[in-house]
Amino acid sequence: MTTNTERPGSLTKEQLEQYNREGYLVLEDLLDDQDMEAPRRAMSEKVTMIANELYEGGLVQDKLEGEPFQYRLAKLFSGLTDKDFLKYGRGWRDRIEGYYHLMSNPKILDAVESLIGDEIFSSPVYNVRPKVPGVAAGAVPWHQDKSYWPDANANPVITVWISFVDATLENGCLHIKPRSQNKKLLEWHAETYSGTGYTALHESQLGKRPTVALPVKAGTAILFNDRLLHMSTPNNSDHVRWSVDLRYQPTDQDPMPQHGVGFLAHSSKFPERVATLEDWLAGRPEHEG
Ligand SMILES: O=C(O)CCC(=O)C(=O)O
Repeated sequence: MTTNTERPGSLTKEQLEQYNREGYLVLEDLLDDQDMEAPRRAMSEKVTMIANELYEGGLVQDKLEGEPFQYRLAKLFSGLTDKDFLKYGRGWRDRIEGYYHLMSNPKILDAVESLIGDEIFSSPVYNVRPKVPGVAAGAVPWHQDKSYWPDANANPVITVWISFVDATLENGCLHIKPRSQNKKLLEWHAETYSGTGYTALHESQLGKRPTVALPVKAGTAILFNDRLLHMSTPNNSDHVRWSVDLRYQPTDQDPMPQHGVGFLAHSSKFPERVATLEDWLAGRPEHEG
């Protein structure tokens, strides 16, 4: 990756062209271990809360405290049901400190700024995704993100998807259809036959564009347009495919309050209004993902 050394996340002209033409961009190794430390700690804290609940509820006999990040949640749920897992939501939006540091990471904001300018709102629609082996709703059907925000018709909402372990074909990496962002929205979100609450497009709606699988290393970000067709496959491995999908939009667009509370992540005009950690932690709780 060619980078601007002062603003390590800023996109080059070639990267901007690739994003605009293909509808997505892979930024290999955008985050390093230090960037990932706080969000990983936040994920682990949540897993500890879940382990405590499962233990107190008699569902597990061991909280598996010594298990590595990648394995603990998978092992906790290995003898349990989909329902036990989905009680905690298919994606998480907890207000734990490490997520604020992730969403405010300057490398991510630099990349987003290259696409939408420097007045940046961090959307309430973000998900921490522990894709656990064998759980329904781990695989995500084909969809366009825009189907979830009918209120934001003109919004250029950028999704920043980041893997926190190596995402592979086996553990269910992202798959996309390049250039499909130029299509009109195929369907608005509605509860579907899948029963998972996901928008699920039918094969017949997808057109003839080839599918590209995007296995990536931990710390890699995939930026994509909110009309780009994408999905992910089931996790057939023995570990959790940890990822996050964050969303950013310009501040002059609808902040989608019905999805929860977002925050001002960057502003050149009003830097004093950018949300601090304390502001973010005080936000009202968001709906379950
Ligand atoms: O992480 C996944 O498996 C799917 C992500 C996704 O669909 C999204 O970010 O919109």
